[in-house]
Amino acid sequence: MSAFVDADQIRARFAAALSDMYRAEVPLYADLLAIVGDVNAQAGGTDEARIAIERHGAIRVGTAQELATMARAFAVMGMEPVGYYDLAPAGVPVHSTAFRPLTEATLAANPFRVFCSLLRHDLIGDAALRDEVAAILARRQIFVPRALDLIAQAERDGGLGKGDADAFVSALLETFRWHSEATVTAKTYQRLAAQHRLIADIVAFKGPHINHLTPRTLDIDAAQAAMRARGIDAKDTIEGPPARKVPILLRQTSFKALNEAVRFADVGGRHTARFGEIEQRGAALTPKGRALYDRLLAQARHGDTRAVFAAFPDDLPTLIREGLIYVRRGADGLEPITYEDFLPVSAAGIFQSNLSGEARRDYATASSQAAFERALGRAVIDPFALYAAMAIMPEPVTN
Ligand code: OOG
Ligand code: NI
Repeated sequence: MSAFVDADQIRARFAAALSDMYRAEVPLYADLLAIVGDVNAQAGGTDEARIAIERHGAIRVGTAQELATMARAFAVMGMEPVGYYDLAPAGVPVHSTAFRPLTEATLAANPFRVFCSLLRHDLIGDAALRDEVAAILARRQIFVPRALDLIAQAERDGGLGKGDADAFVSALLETFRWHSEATVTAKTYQRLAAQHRLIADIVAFKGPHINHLTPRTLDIDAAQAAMRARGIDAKDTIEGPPARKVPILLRQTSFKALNEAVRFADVGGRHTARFGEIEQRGAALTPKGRALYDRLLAQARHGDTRAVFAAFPDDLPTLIREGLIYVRRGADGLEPITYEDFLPVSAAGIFQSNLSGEARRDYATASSQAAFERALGRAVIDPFALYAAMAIMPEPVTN
């Protein structure tokens, strides 16, 4: 028998520790948890144990080296990079992946995932500033030595024993912690922020502080209303598809970033970094379903979203018959497989809502999955392949 702690357990402990840390750092997060808890109790339903602990977080790293080491740290917790998200078309100078567990069993054990973005240095227009960014980032180490040692140990031995797993969780937590002391002067911060506010957030601090931790709700419209009723400054629109009878993909909303006191290397100042978000998850779409969704989303930009999305079937038999969603066998017949990933347009909306006042950038650039994968040190996993492996293929339709 192995004396190693299961990766699922390390992930569960890390997610719980992160939640405790974020609750202490951002009290509004505790309010969101209370609201979501109430709404979910009202809504009832399956998977209650999973949903009560289900969270996703987000971090933004500055260099290939940081991303590659992050990937090794997540691997210790059974989290692998799934999908490639290009945020440049939305005017955000990053590209991203989501680290998450891959299989039905490991998702059921603990579905914790982290949306992880990498700064695109090539999108920093000012060459002198680009060099300075590289120099600032080269000077920082976002992992404490103990975390690096334990990652290497886990890789060498194939796992971590009880004491080491606990030590790993607390050492890695340091990388996600907020530091109000910036590493740069106020003037450098201003120059970074003038290039893009997100660049200042990524470059000016000691590490990639977690910027939100999102609980999952079973009824986002009710949760959004409850946020408003409590006076929480929620953004106006819910990202993703409009409300439906059979939820698909992902719907998200957030409250605006906190304006926080920071200390630059020379003087005091302010920075907006951390915010709150809630999400509702629906069925994973097949490539055919996703193509339809993307087509409608493009149309909805010029029209009434609700009317446009009426073209997406909203009853289970039709969704299955037309091969639009992935399904598995459940307690009473076929049931949708939950979408476990993110949406680039929604992510862009979440980024933008926290950059109020930021001029909209226009990055005329090709997406760069190959460059992202070189930085990561491996290829990202195709989410469709994961859903297909979990799904049963219903009888083909003959008409
Ligand atoms: C990540 C934004 C993306 C989501 O839920 O789509 C995201 C960030 O702001 O760093 O978390
Ligand atoms: Ni998020």
